Amino acid sequence: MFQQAPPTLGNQYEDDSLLRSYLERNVPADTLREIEPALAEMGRLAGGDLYQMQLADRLNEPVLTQWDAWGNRVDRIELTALWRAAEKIAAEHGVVAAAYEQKHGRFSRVHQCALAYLFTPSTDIYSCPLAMTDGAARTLLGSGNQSLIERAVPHLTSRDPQEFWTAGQWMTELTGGSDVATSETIAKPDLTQNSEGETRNWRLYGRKWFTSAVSSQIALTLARPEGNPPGGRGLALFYLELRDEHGRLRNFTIDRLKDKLGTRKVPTAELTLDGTPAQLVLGTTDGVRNITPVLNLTRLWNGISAVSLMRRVVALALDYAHKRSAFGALLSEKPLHLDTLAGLQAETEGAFHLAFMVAELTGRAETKEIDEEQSALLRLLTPLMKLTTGKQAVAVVSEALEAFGGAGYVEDTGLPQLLRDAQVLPIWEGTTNVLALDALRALGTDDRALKALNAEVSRCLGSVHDQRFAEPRRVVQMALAHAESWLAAAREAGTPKLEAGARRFALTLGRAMELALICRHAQWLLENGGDVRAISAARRFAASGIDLITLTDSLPGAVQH
Ligand code: UCC
Repeated sequence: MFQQAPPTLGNQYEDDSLLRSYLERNVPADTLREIEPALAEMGRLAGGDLYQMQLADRLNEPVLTQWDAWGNRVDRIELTALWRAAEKIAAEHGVVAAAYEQKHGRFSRVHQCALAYLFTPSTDIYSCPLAMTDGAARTLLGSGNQSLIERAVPHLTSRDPQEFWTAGQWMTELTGGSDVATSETIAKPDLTQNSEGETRNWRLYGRKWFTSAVSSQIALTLARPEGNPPGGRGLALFYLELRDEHGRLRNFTIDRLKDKLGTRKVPTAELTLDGTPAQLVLGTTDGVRNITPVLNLTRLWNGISAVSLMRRVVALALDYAHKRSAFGALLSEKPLHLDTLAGLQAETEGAFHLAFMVAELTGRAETKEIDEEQSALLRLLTPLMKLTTGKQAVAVVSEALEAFGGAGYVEDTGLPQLLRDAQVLPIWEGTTNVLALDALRALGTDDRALKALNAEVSRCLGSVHDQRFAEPRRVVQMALAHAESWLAAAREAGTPKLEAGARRFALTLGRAMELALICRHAQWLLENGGDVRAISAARRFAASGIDLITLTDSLPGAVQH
């Protein structure tokens, strides 16, 4: 009788030639030798025990218990077994800590992102609390607030599961997750706790509407000190600890958990703050600006998570193609099936290189080995990368489900959940449109960031010599020229025109950058005895839509194709 074999995973580090060759090209050999055992161990877990645990935990979700049997309000959240295991593994393997221990200088961030990339897809997005933890640690360290740094950072960056804390980022209110400046939460000085004139403690009053991972020990949040003006400048950035020494929530209630399309393991809650004690992180104003380090790091995590989900479905689909036969042959022998998988691989490679480029630049910024041009590039590439990879993840995961036929649509394969989880990636941490507008903001008035992007692309293409890259090279250059001429004309035409085309402009820049990075890596592989299929990936990616600035965006004077 015919029986189907399920797809299986091997060591997710050892099987990932893209990750391995990328690290070989970018990381000094002695550093790579030092970090490889940890990556191989994470790869083993991600394809083995953790993956099995993930499949076994599929139907479980966090449970909120608001009242105990005796009528006391308790608001306890019980995480699922997978998430409890993931928290321990994340701490022990330094999935946050690796970036802060700085054992490998500016490559510490790449090391940490590689760990996160391997870890994420087997944990049902445990990367969410880790991203916010990372963002909180970086924000506190940059704040100069010594008492909060000493109090929280050692926990946030600990490898000891008993000591490890995660952080939440309570930003979204009923007024919106995007237009954060309209937040309505009020902060009142807590005069009862400080008789010396200086107000170090505050109490927060308001509703937080979408607080991810409310199981954390601390949170960074925004509130408007009483009397402050409206807008983002009138908000202040606050630090709070969720529970007191008895485990009771500090003057807030968890009203309910969100009933979401995906990320069902993430306990995302609605909260009412009623005098929640909090401390200022730095100053009584400029909360939006002061929380941007969290935004930029969680956007990096978002991109790394997007690539990791793409890699996961491609790995499963490839394995399945070698097991499943139909019409007299294995799927891996069917030209059309292989063509489809090659398209998914090309998208994954583009997203991978862009996300890790942002990781590299972030590492440089953290060790202050970054010049002005690279800083401008990092500021622009962060939103471009987040918005481009988020869209790619949804498209790739959706298409990959088809590679399993009906099984891809059946819940107990664990596959449909990947699509639901991927769907959050273009939404949270800034929607595609919000980030496209942020990319315009990142261009600044002097277009230094765009010049930096062009210079980086030129360096990539300058390293590419093989004739087979001629077409990808032409596509990148034409797309960037079109983007620049469109920008000039749209600015001339005024803000509505500029904003209306911002998404297509941003995606064109993001995809052109990805293609240039694919080409550079493929050339290196050619010269280093690597996989020649990377050339096909470059040519395929070049043919799959780089310049997305359509004729409707084209304005008088713009280059037309
Ligand atoms: O919270 C959420 C769910 C948590 C789950 C976390 C999971 C992580 C997952 C990853 C792994 C899978 S979702 C909600 C997240 N919300 C957002 O991401 C906010 C989206 N909205 C924006 O980004 C907007 O652009 C705002 C809020 C920044 C716009 O607000 P304003 O007040 O209109 O902003 P301004 O006035 O333009 O900017 C204020 C200052 C300016 O600097 P100054 O004051 O010097 O003029 C800006 O240049 O902040 C600066 N700024 C930035 N700087 C704004 N954005 C940035 C930036 N990205 N980097 C540096």
